[in-house]
Amino acid sequence: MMPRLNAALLPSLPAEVQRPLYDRDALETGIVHIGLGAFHRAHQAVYTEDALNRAFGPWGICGVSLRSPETRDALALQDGLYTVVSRGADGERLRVVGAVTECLVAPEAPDTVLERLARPAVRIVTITVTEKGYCHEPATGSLDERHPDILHDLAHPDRPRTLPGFLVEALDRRRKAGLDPFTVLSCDNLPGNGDVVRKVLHRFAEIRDPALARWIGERLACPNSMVDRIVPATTPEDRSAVSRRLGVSDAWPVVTEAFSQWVVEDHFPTGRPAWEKEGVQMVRDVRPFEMMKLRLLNASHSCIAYLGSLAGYETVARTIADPAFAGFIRKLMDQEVTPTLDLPEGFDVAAYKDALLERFANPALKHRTLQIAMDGSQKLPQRLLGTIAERLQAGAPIDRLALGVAAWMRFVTGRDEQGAPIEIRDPLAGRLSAIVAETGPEPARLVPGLLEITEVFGKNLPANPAFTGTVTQALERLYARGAQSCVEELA
Ligand code: CS2
Repeated sequence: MMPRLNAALLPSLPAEVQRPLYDRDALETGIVHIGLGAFHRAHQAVYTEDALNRAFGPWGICGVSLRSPETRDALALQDGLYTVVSRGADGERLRVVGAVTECLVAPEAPDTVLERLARPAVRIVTITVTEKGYCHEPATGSLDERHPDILHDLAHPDRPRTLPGFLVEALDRRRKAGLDPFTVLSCDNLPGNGDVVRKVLHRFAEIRDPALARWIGERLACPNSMVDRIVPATTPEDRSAVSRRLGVSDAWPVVTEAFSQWVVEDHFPTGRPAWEKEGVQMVRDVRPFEMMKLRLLNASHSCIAYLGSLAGYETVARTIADPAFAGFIRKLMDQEVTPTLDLPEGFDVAAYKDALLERFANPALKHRTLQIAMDGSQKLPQRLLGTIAERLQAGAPIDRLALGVAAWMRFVTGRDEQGAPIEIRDPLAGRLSAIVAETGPEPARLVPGLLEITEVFGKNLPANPAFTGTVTQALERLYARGAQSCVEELA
């Protein structure tokens, strides 16, 4: 049996595998990361690792999982080490990352998590908890004050479960200890992710204690950031392939593409790693970048997820290899999305879109359509609905965007085109299935039924006949002819 990857084995790894160049034993923790998933480990942790390799500093990462112990269980046996495999046109590259100094599982040890967050040496809290982790209403960005876990955390501040619960309690402890707040850096796919987290934390604090809310309002920095790297869930085959190449067993590698981008607003009052030397774009205003990324990359992804899975495709690469889908996505981007973008200055959007199609086509990434289809209720607003609202205001057509929304509606009926069940993984799954059970699949009833979810659709779109009409017709066509044919028609 192969030995398990660990610190003592680093020197014996194959020469081409990059590894930490700094003294890991001397690494202090300066960052707490909430949401220790594959994305963080392939993205922010890699930039920090590069910064540590170039110039050592107190920027070790304490990773916190808000739910599952899996990552901690695996990394604990590997001294926090894991492999990042990037696969691109020029082959495969492996590196072992050492920046994660400690892993915690919040439900097992909320006290320890709060204690770490309150440590003076911690200066940054990075976050990847996905859209639903903010406990906000997707349509407005405000704290969902009826969220059961938020109610729990307000009642039990010292045993929190949610992101706002942990951060606000930790900030309160820092304030009482006379410390500076940490900088909160959201790395989730939300427009104005820093503004969202600030709003949610501020409101949560306000309900707890107005003085704390005031301190947060005056002192807390929450820079916005745009993150981009495609990181599919790791498969058992990935694990064995990586272990074979390393010659030691890594139970928790991440597989990603060569491309990586991070654009961050440079507002870190208590310091940060020199990320800008590692390719991070430090800017004054992230909005044009994130709007472009959410509306082009993520919107396309969601359309591929719903239409592609309905058409029977298992991965993004397989979907986009179908010329009808490639044509549909290109037209969606060119005709319906690009005119709504306020692009970063001097930006070559045509090249950006070419690159996106190439990235989607990467056959080495098995990015499952069903993975991206998850949590649609939390994703639609920033990926499709905002663009639709602006198009309608301009009197412009929305056929492809509306087909994407209709495909989501078709998907959440919980049956695919062959009548087989689809498991709906979404924080609103219960509500969605109750609506579907009540209205039945008939578009004339299902569309208005789903549009009643105002936290997702807001109030304006459901009242706009141009929107409801186009989506209803698209859904009728999806039922009558299937996703493949609807995509061909608009390719
Ligand atoms: C994807 C994203 O799962 C999804 O919803 O659209 O995770 C996407 O892969 C990343 O945003 C790429 O940067």
